[in-house]
Amino acid sequence: MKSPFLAIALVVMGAVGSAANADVVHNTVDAFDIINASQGKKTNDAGTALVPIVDANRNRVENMFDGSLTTAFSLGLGDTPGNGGSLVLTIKPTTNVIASGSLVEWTNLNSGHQESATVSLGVDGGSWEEIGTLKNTQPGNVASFSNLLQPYALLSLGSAVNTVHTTFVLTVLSGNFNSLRFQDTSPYLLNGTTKDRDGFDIANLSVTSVPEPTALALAGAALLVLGAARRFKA
Ligand SMILES: [Ca+2]
Ligand SMILES: [Ca+2]
Repeated sequence: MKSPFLAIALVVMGAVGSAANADVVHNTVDAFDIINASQGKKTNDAGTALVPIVDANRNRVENMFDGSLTTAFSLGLGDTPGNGGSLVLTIKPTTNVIASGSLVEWTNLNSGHQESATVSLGVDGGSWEEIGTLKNTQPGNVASFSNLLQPYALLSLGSAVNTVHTTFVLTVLSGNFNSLRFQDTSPYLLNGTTKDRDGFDIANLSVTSVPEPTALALAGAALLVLGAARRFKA
């Protein structure tokens, strides 16, 4: 190596190159720095009152990452729509930023369980920006979403898995977010006919992140060092 400047430049550029390729898929519990579940309630078997504890087989966050669509983490219901259970996830490493995500929701066909949840993006578990609401399938309706934060992030419907599972897709267009929050907004009584329910059910969740855009700044630094090396040789 003729120039120490060139050697430094290549090392810096190499680091930037590997960082740029280091997209991370978060689809296990260990792929998140923090998972903070605060479940709401469920209704009793008559569907007329709230019971404090969500069913035991629906309170494991691991259910979202086990590859099975018949296991789920349920957010749980609130005393009024909008204050139900919540789930906060911060990716690891926390210096990465969320680029996209997909969620599979599970509701038995014609169950009458009208469920919904808001989606928010945040930084280190705070500074939340609500980006929209996800709604499940239900009799006379189809799964749907609303977008609140365009053009910073978009929610869309993925290809249908089957009649009881719906895929929602998150695309982050700008902003450095490392946290994601789901908050249940399901009504727990619907026309007086609601049955036992546990709120919005997340059967599968996957998030993809990329290194923070400071990699661009590092690339700029590498070019500056290269420029210095050329001037040194001249
Ligand atoms: Ca599952
Ligand atoms: Ca459901």
